[in-house]
Amino acid sequence: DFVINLLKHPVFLDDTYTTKFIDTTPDLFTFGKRRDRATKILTYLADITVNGHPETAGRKMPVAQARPPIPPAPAIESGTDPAPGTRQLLEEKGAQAVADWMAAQSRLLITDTTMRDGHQSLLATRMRSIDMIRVAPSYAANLPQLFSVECWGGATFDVAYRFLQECPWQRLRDIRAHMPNLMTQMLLRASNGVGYTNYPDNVVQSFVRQAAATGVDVFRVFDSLNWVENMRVAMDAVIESGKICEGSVCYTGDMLDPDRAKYDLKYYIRTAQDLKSAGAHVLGLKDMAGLLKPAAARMLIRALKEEVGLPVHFHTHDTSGLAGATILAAADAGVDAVDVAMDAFSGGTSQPCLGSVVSALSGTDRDTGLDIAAIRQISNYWERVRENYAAFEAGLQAPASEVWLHEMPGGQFTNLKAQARSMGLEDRWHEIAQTYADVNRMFGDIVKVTPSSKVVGDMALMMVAQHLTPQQVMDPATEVSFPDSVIDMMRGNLGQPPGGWPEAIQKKVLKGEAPITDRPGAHLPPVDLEVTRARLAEELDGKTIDNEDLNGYLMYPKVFTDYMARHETYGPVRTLPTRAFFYGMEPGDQISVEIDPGKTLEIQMLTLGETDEKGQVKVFFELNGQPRQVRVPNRK
Ligand code: BTN
Ligand code: 3PY
Ligand code: ZN
Repeated sequence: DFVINLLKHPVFLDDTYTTKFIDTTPDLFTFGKRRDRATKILTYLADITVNGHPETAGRKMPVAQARPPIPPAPAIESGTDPAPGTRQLLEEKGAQAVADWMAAQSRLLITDTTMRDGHQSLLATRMRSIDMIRVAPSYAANLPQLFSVECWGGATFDVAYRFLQECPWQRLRDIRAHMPNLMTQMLLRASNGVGYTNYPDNVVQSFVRQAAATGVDVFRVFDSLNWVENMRVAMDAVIESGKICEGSVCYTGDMLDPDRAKYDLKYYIRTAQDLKSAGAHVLGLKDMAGLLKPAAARMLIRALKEEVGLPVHFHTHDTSGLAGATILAAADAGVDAVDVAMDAFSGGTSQPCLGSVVSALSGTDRDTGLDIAAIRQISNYWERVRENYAAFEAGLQAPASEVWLHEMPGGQFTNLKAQARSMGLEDRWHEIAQTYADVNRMFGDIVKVTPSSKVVGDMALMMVAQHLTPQQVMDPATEVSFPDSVIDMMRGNLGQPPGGWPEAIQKKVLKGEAPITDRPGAHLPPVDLEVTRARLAEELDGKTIDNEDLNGYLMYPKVFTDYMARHETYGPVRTLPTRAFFYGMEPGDQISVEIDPGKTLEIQMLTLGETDEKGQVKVFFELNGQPRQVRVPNRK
């Protein structure tokens, strides 16, 4: 009973459990085995060592000699504060002052995306918090001139819970604490939050409030159909929180192609003006697939600056290999800030190369003011970090002009490829790319970005798997079983594209059901947050549900409760070095694991026993110099 009492004790569940807790809670001292956090972590290490990690099994291994990444030393006296940066400006003068300051700079402002879009686009979003937090002080001390560090939102939120067994809020809190002079930035899918579907307004508001409180400074808000109407709830919530609202227009099509007149210069100007009227402090130009060409960028940025008047922050992807040229053209045309990724996490489906953009502009009137030596040192760290994620490398081997055929977002590319592989369609990748383009035309030529891009991807995979042509899909006489996500989108549940949905396909998908044409959020009743909190607490045996947990649950109920159940068994595994987290340990290996500030476990693996008649393996460790053994099932 001791174990049960202990495991269910709120203090224990809270992870505020310490040895002091045992001292002050004598009611627990009936006899039994103590499963403290150290034991949980040893259990995890034993399990992974014996059974492998489900996410890396059968995938490419890191190079054997991969050494632990060492972050560069902060170039400031220890114990002193890093130079003040944009964060201080925001805290002292507010969001509008930051926007005004941006517009007044002649230097090109730089956002580093390594901790969000960089790994989302290259490593299927699998980068763990510890690899970010360890280098954050080096960013703060050595690159205080950065505009912001994009480190949260997009796909990182659910991947943290789902695959990395860690809390995304804690990641944000820790990065924020270690980088006190730099603004953090997140990607928010407006009414879709950090999910794939429209949430009730009060859920979106609650999420934004919490993100601001935990540590987001700049919110890049976009809608997957560029429908400004559907962005207001999220934008208003950001503005109310006092943080920076970067209202973003997604770039699609080809502005200079008269055959794609739906998305011409006028369209972008109009949408940007709507975003300004909706209260955006900064205009985001979000080229999620990397389609904007240099000549178009020159024209578009100039027009946005002149006709809208907000500072412009440009985001792109280097899938084509030409995004660096587009950034330089944008810089020439007066763009205020751009997104780039640290060299080791740049190129391909990720952002263009930070160090190269900085070098190219050095000595010009757009000189970024960043220290190129500091950039290289930090990039060397990232290079080492990346080695440990070899299992998740799925990217482009070379630049691909094919991006202008399929228009797939950089963040979707590796994912869709993985999905295709799991369906046995990997050999038909180029056919999938063509079909993705066909589906876009069938849907009326839409913006493709999470979640609309996922819908197009689902449809394309279904068509390729079932050998369906666009003609067959459109033919009223051919029975087609559409993916649920397609039905949902045609119902209007992701909102409205410019000009509405094409009638023929919508009719066929909905089989006579009437779609909505107003805001999906207008049809969703508010969630009772306190009732939800109480129910969740009950489901989790009385655990105290704080606002972060509640907002995680509201976004992803099952993902969150599954995470909590695993946390119960394995403890704070977020603190393990990445190599050990994904591959376990070998006899003789030694690691240090800081489970709380100042509380470090020294773990050495000694040996693995034989599998016994119950299918269990004993694994022998030394924990802080004391022998410990744990038993785990051999599932192999
Ligand atoms: C997941 O991919 O399911 C989340 C990561 C943690 C899962 C742990 S790893 C050890 C044990 N073995 C499994 O197959 N799942 C859990
Ligand atoms: C996301 O929504 O995660 C994106 O990166 C969109 O580009
Ligand atoms: Zn992106």
